Amino acid sequence: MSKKSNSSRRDFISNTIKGGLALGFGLSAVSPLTSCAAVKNIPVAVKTGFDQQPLPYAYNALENAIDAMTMEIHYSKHAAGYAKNVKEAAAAEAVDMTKPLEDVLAKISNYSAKMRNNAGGHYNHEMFWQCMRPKTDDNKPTGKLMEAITAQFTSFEYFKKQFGDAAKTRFGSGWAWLYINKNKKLTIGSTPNQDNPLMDLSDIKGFPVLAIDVWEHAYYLKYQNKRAEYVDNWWQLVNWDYVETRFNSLA
Ligand code: MN3
Repeated sequence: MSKKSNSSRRDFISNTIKGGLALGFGLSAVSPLTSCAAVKNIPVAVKTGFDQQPLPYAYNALENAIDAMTMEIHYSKHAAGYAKNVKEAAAAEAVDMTKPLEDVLAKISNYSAKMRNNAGGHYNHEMFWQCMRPKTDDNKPTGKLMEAITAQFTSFEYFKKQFGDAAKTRFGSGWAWLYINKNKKLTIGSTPNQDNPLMDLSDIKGFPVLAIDVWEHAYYLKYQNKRAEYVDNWWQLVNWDYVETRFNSLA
């Protein structure tokens, strides 16, 4: 994808967030998150549709930490499958696909297991691709996000250790998250399978700002059983601009 379309995408995200900010506060009754018991008055600033969006970089752009074949299979097979299946489930269960996916996630307990697995799978991957970018040296957040991370976790290094531990110790397939909880605090947690913190039945609830996929399909070709190595290398790929955008949308 060209720089132009990357920047268009950023503009789109930025505009979407401005729209979310403009509409979210004071109109929380229409926020999909209000039906999620643990999350109140958090506007959905970054909305996700049912279609798979283009990968914002080439398959080989992340090769310092994730090889091109893993990226290609992960995006064009696994994630494409979730996108296809969530639309099948939505058609079967009379879901209005012009509305954001977040509406479904907030009430996921009302839907089928197929919807839970694929709505989660689609949302999580759409977010995951955006959470990464080609390697950046001395990669770390700035601004209010860095202040909040330091305030909540003592230091950026200690935050990375705790988040990394959540990713490394998630048993079986799942995700680790940095999310904003109901008290508007940054929190680290993990979920099994394709669950996420937006789901009403999730053990952890809130608005996710950073996600790592720890299913074996995300790393096995390059790392085999060494998940910890994948997680440690992944930090150089984190797109802190995107994470900050998500964070600032609720600040
Ligand atoms: Mn995956």
